[in-house]
Amino acid sequence: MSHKPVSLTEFVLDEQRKYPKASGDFTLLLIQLAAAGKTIASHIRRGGLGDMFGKTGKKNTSNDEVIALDEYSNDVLVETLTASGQVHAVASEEMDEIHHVTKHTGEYIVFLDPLDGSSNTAYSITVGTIFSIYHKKSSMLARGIEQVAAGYILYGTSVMFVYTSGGEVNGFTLDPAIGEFLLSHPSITIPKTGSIYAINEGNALQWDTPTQEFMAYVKKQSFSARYVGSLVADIHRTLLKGGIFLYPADTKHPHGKLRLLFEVNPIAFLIQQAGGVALCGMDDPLAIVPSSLHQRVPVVLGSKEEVEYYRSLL
Ligand code: P6P
Repeated sequence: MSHKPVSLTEFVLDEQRKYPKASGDFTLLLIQLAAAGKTIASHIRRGGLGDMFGKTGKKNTSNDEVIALDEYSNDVLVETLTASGQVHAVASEEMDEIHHVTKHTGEYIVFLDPLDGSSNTAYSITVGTIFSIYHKKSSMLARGIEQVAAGYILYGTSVMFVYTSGGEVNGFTLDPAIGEFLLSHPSITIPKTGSIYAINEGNALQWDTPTQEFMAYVKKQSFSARYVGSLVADIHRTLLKGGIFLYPADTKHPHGKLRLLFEVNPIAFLIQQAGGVALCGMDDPLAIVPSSLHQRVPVVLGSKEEVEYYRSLL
């Protein structure tokens, strides 16, 4: 019986062996994603000792302030993925246009939120990289159901790599001593019900009636409020502990705030593969035909019981 924990590389190679025709391209792509995550993690660790928090004076397509760490994370990811030879195109929340890879092009399209919640890094609060992978035969505005894999790299009290390629969700923790992601959370399943809600209550006066009714319900049930304001942190806790995350549409955010292709589809895929439920209004996010690259959508997701109750109020 081996006492050595399984590394991400060994895990993905084992997965690859289940598909005799697998070329190993996907394995290399995931390993390169993890390598980029390690580089970003080492930079973030320096915190205020570095010069990464400064504003660049630019705004991205979604009108978010761009800090140096956003550009750095985006560049590390795009360069690492392009060098892997496994990528046909890369789209990023930080790039207005799609980056088509011509030299050493590959089989996969990757959507990235390079450093979601990046403004939190100045306060040493958990942030994350979100990725969503399609085969190049998919259009650039394909439905989320066509994703071949999705996941996030969480830069928190530990650095974690959490992903699904369909079927189950597995979590790996970076062992700083050896610089390897090791399997720490095999086959993650979200509890069927929880007692935590995550929503920005600062928007309460703008909520629609179903959201107001749901929030009255959770308060009657004495749920706990936990809202980091950093999507990967809130999602990781919801995935492991259960409960519900909401960024619904409201009068200030008529289409919600989160981006369908870069945030909602990858997270919804993970939540569903872990046995949870994800909603955009009444719809499954993965069934939405995107209208634009940076489209925003309302989203409610988490434990089946809570999300189904929310759906019943719509
Ligand atoms: P609000 C960060 O900017 C982000 O995109 C997600 O990480 C997070 O869930 C959300 O926005 C927080 O938005 O309006 O509550 O600050």
